[in-house]
Amino acid sequence: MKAVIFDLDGVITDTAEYHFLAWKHIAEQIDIPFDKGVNESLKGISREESLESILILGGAETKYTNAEKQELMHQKNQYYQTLISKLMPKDLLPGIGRLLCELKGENIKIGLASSSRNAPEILKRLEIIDDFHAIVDPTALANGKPDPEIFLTAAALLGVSPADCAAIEDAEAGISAIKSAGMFAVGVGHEQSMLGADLVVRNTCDLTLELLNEEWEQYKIKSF
Ligand code: B16
Ligand code: MG
Repeated sequence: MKAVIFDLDGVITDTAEYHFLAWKHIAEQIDIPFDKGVNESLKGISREESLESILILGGAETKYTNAEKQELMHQKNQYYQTLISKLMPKDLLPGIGRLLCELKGENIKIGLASSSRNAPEILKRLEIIDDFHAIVDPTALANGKPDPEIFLTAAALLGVSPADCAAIEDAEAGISAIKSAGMFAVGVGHEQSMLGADLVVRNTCDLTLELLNEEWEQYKIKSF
């Protein structure tokens, strides 16, 4: 294992809750029901695709012009940015600070594959941006998760072959993207929503370098 590539929302910090609150705020304005179940299906999905999904859910996919959709996304992002402006180092999910230290100690490269355009700002607020050797710019990609492009781009920026990378995700679309990229997939969450993952942990505090190394060895043996 020469590199570990992280998803951001739901893996490094719990911004999934903030995305939920911001989309709920917009959905209420346009009279579309929105709950945690719907929010779950938006994890890892771009802002544009998230809005389209919400409009389809409310039977309103043809109701808004492109300019109105841009305005709704702008409002969602402003609400979201107000919420993330309060993030600080204590908002790192449990075990993530320790894992970053362990990876640095072993000279394992660290990458970020987040669909969020707010990712650099969040890493700065958490005071971990300097730990990352590569951060993918999601606006430069042709395809979002579950396409493997974001993970393959992270590996290329790190100068590591995908076969030597592990990647950590909390969303189904993300696990599919990691597997399609030919990487070792680590899921954080419930087994049933992490189908295809090579290793599933319930919480980020279970993510240690020792566990990743052990499971990596097993995975490599099985792959031969
Ligand atoms: P933004 P990840 C994703 O981040 C979120 O899971 C998803 O809910 C969000 O819509 C997407 O980023 C875009 O975020 O609106 O901030 O650009 O999980 O890939 O780190
Ligand atoms: Mg995520």
